[in-house]
Amino acid sequence: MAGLAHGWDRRSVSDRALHVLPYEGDHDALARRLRTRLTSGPGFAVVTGVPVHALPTEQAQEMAVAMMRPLGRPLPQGTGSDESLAWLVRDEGVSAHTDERRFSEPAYTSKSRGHLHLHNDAAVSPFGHEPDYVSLLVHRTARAGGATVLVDALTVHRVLAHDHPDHLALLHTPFAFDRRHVTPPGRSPVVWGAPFAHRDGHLRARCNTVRMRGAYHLLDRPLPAVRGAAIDALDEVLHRPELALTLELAEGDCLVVDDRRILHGRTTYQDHDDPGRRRCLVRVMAHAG
Ligand SMILES: O=C(O)CCC(=O)C(=O)O
Ligand SMILES: [Fe+2]
Repeated sequence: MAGLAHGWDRRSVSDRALHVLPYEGDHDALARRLRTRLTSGPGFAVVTGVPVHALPTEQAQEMAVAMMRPLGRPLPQGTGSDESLAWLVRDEGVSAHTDERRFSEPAYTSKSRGHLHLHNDAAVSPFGHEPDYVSLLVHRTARAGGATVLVDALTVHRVLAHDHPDHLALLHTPFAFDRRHVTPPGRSPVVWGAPFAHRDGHLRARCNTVRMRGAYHLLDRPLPAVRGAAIDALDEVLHRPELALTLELAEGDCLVVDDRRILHGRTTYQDHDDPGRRRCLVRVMAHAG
């Protein structure tokens, strides 16, 4: 497993034994096993069998926070009456795309049922935080679709260094990110950061190419051509099929990622007619403790 700490692709990580951990009620012990996967393994893990199926959503939220606490300090998400340590990822009728099929920047994309492009949550400093760890606990699955797609930014970085060294040099300098959907009160909707940075001996990724392009609408100036080409190169590598691991998470699975390193996305889904059965994930963000 140690080899995976230096970057994985679909083939090297596909053996489930490398990332699956059975749930145990001792959350301190679970956190120790998770930490090994996060820091000296593939950078993510799927905890299976979390006993949330029969629970009401509020108790699933409490469970999600309780599981993360021994790993790090949970961070508040949302603003005002929306604020919670346990954010509900479910279709609340928000469409990330307008009728003209244009991306709708202020919408909470996690509250839609559309495709979610690859990103890490810290890229946009949601609600003013840069989470180290993010967990997604599956309370209920969709009728169809809604698969999770993971890509290792360490591998993306290595491929860019080989195939696009000039673009990669630029990707180590600050870019603007549109964070209209998660702007903390009184702060700017544009946040700046380098897509790749070395910090404390580790590579830290900030990746959300849709929000990087979108920022230039807010800045009211065109995206410089060389910067646009660097984003294109990043997109091209991100979408290489041999890099992506697709997971069909089941009810009671909890995906935990090192958000500094692992990028996630989601396929479109179709939901159940019965509102009580609809897809619902609980997202917790934490600072490493
Ligand atoms: O719905 C999903 O599977 C992922 C949602 C997501 O990326 C998020 O809420 O940050
Ligand atoms: Fe996300």
